[in-house]
Amino acid sequence: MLPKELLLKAYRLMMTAKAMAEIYDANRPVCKYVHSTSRGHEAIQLATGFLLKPCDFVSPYYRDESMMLGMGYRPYEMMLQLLAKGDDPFTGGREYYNHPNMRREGFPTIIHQSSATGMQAIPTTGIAQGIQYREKQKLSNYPIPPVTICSLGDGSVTEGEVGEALQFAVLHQLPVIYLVQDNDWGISVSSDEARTMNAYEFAAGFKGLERIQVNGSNFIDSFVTMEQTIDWVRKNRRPILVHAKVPLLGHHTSGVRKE
Ligand SMILES: Cc1ncc(C[n+]2csc(CCOP(=O)(O)OP(=O)(O)O)c2C)c(N)n1
Ligand SMILES: [Mg+2]
Repeated sequence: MLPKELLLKAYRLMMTAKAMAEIYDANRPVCKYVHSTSRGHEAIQLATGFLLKPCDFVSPYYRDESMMLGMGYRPYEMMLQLLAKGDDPFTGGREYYNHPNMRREGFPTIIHQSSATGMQAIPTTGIAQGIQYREKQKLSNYPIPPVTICSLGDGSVTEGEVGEALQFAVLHQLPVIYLVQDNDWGISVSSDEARTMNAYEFAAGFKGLERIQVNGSNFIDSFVTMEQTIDWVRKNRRPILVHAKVPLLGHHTSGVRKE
């Protein structure tokens, strides 16, 4: 059983994410840019955010606001980006909501995130390559072996560059976790319109890629799975794909609201 304090922290931040989504929705004319919320994805994202260490590297995608809360970012900081304010700590108000990049004491490092879906896969795999190089050259000065997490939506996994990244990661056996949050949607395109296989099935085609599935809407399952996965990569220095199944709450397609 996980500690009560951890469960309470997760619950409080889930409610924070829900409140943020509701405030953004209620103030659409004020929220300058497009924003996606983490509703339905909170459990897997919070579990991941809680488990990352300052020596780690992560590429959260635009839907990962709960992962950001889990790492310790405050809603105020995130809203500065939403409202395109100069004090936005990530990009000085020059990017869409939840497009982070950060090098901050006590936090995992985040490289700049693009709006082009799937584009994080190759550079984030490159970070893992850099970590491996430093370890091989005995240049690594991290307190524990760092892991790299590349977070992706299910739709983006159908893109070519994600396949390139996976091929490279297995070829060189890099210390990277591909975390796929599968909500069965890519905006208005449903999973059966976009693919014949999910990310877990796709991963089976890459020799040397470990894979695991988890119910991403169950916090305890998500925490236990991510803890085991991160520990495994810290120790074994190999790539793995986590397929987290999640619902997408409050999704709009063609003007129809799906709950
Ligand atoms: C290369 C590229 N193509 C298309 C888009 C438009 N687009 C933005 S979000 C999105 C859906 C992505 O779906 P998925 O990866 O499943 O993430 P989700 O939002 O469902 O979590 C698309 C197609 C884009 N941003 N970049
Ligand atoms: Mg999706």
